[in-house]
Amino acid sequence: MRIDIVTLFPEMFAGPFDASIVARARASGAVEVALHDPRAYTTDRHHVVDDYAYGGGPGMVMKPEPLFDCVDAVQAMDQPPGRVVLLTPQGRMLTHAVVRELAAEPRLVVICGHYEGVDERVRSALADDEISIGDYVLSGGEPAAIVLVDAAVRHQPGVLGSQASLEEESHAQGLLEYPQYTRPAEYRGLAVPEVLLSGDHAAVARWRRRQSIERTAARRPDLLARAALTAAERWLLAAAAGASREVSLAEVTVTTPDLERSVMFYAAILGDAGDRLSADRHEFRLQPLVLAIIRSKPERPPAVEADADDERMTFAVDDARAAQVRVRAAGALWVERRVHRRAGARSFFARDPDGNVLCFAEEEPP
Ligand code: 6GU
Repeated sequence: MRIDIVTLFPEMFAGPFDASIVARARASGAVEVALHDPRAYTTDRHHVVDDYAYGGGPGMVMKPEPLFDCVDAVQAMDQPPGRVVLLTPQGRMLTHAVVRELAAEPRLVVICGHYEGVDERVRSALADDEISIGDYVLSGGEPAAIVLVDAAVRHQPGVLGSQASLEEESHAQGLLEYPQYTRPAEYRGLAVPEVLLSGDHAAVARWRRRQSIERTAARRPDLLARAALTAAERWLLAAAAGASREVSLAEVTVTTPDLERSVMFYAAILGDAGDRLSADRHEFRLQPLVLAIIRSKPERPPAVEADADDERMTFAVDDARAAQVRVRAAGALWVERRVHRRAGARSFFARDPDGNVLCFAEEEPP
């Protein structure tokens, strides 16, 4: 891949690009990096690259002409034209996924912003992409360009010793990397975990996976939501956090094409007017549960014919016989004729005006 960097300070790149993996990648031809100074593309006697902001305000703004002319000249140096990336704290965040995307380009032209910013026309008419390396402000885009080149170079074929290192690293699976140890097996009283010395490759893999997940949960819970975890791994994490005991049902919804009819029915049953939250939503707060009645889209088919084995809502009542009278009076479509004794408690079934099956049950005697 070829990376052209447009910078007012090419000298800032001397060290970082001449050591370690980036230097090796350049030497092997896996990546070609070239530096271009927009000051060389100015046409005035003083080679001015910045100017005051229209409308006033502190700080200088990078002028558009040297950047446009520089990028045009750089694009003409080679084929294909590169994707033009403006480095700015206003860009999209450079993440593992964004690095992979940029590293897959045959060519990038990277513009390092400076001063208080660059003329908006550079952003709107010259740059194809805007990238930031974090939520803080650098005095210029150069350190960000060094970061971007380093991260992109690792993805070029042949640059890392093995493809496996790339796949095992932090963030590759959306997780942080597991802890690494090398010899000695004990140092200053600190022992290497037994499993790593066991020679049991499957056990090592399980331990590493678990460490990755636990470490990510502890340090970067924000990453977990998008990490590729199995259902079992998610369940274990939730259980470890005590979540399974803290989760309770918060809301039951009934959808209906006739909101008013449904609200009147439930208001009569519950002896509570409820609250109209919006034109299409009415709520009954049942502590801790909310029963939400929601107007369904007209194109939705009406509630299907159902029997008592269907999903149903169960209401707790003090007296099943008294509740049966109220449910009938509220306008239920159908109410069971007899109150049954099921599992020691008295109960009966009914259907609301949309055909939903409801169960009314006395609390089981203690
Ligand atoms: Cl890409 N440039 C500047 N100037 N500041 C930054 C940045 C870039 N990313 C984070 N802060």
